Amino acid sequence: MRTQVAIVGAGPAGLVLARMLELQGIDSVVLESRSREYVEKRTRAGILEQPTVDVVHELGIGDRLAAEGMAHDGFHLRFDRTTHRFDFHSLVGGHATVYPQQKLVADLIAARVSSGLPILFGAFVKGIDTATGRVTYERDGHVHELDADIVAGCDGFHGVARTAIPTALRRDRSRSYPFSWLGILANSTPVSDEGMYCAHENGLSVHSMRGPAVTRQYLQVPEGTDLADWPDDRIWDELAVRSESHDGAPLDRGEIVDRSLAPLRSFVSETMSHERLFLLGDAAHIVPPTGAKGLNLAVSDAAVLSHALGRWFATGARDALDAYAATCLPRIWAAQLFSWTLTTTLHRMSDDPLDARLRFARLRRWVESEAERTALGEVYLGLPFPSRWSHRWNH
Ligand code: RFL
Ligand code: PHB
Repeated sequence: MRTQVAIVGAGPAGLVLARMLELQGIDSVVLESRSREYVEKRTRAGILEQPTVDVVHELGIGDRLAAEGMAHDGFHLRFDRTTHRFDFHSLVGGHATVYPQQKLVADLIAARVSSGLPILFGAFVKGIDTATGRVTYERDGHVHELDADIVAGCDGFHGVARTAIPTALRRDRSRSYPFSWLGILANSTPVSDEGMYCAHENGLSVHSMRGPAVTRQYLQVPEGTDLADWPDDRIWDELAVRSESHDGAPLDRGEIVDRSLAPLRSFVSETMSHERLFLLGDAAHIVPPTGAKGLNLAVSDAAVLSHALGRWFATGARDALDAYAATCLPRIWAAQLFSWTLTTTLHRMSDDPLDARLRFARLRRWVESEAERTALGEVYLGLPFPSRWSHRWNH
């Protein structure tokens, strides 16, 4: 088999890139190790920036998002039992939209299937030859090869693509945090009409939603936590303690239908390409989930690469391809800084009282200062994408 672009991974990065290439008339094959059902059900991100929403509409797959997405102006912050509303919309314009990642993934897969374009599920990529563009994968117990001009590594943090870059050329910047997020999906009423971060001395709790009667909530827990130690009552009790206030409604408890643990990490592979291989999304970088940037960065990487590929295939000019990492990295680092700032301010970082004083001093500055909130809001609602790539796929 031969194609112009082999796309490894059918998460947001791979599927958005595939759609952008389709609209430019560039061939691609998507290889995904999991089943279609699995990737369409995996509970993950939920907050889309304004530029991400704009891209979804430009790609012609935004009907369900328009009907079901919930536009939010900002978020609530609760500490010292008091709630503060950060209305970023009135400060910087635009909205954040709550729309589950797996719905976006399902919308993109449906569009690809209805265009009759190749997407292979159960295709586990084992090797990438970065010099020739040959991808080796296993499917139904057989080994296959796919030859491509370009390989897009969109296979997430634990994928194989990044490891195809020789270690000596890798420039990885990495930090782990000593805590994880215990996340639940529950049939219960959201505690506020927009997302809410609660900074409590026991640690962070996050109250988000997926609909009027479905909540997505997170608790900061120590690394190495075992889910078996967190029966439903313990989760609800701790969420209630951390979100206690004198000015808000009490927490609604309900049936917990999904639970998971996610470690927190800041990671950037600054070498984002090598020979014919390009890394996108979580394959190239991970942000801690505080601030909800991960999926959005995957979409901006896809926009930059699709523009560069369009130019290369149409004219043979390599300049935009060669500048891929340099074009993406400033926006990636801006999101890293934002996620790190939110992470270190909202979590209990240590037992050291100095840490706590600094965190609460920063929280108070955010509440007191409109300039501080404006700066936060610019990044939360979405910095502009790196280059004037948009509309390219509409011509
Ligand atoms: P994905 O979504 O991990 O997709 C990678 C795909 O590659 C497949 N794969 C392979 N396929 C073939 N061969 C192989 N060898 C393969 N190895 C892997 C996988 O099966 C998978 O389908 O990466 P992508 O596309 O880069 O997308 C990144 C986002 O998924 C991620 O950044 C977000 O989910 C992060 N994130 C959030 N991002 C936001 O923008 N807003 C949020 O509100 C938000 N909340 C979150 C989050 C991530 C979380 N966890 C679970 C880490 C909340 C949490 C708790
Ligand atoms: C979510 O709704 O899943 C969510 C909200 C806020 C975050 C991360 C995830 O910071």
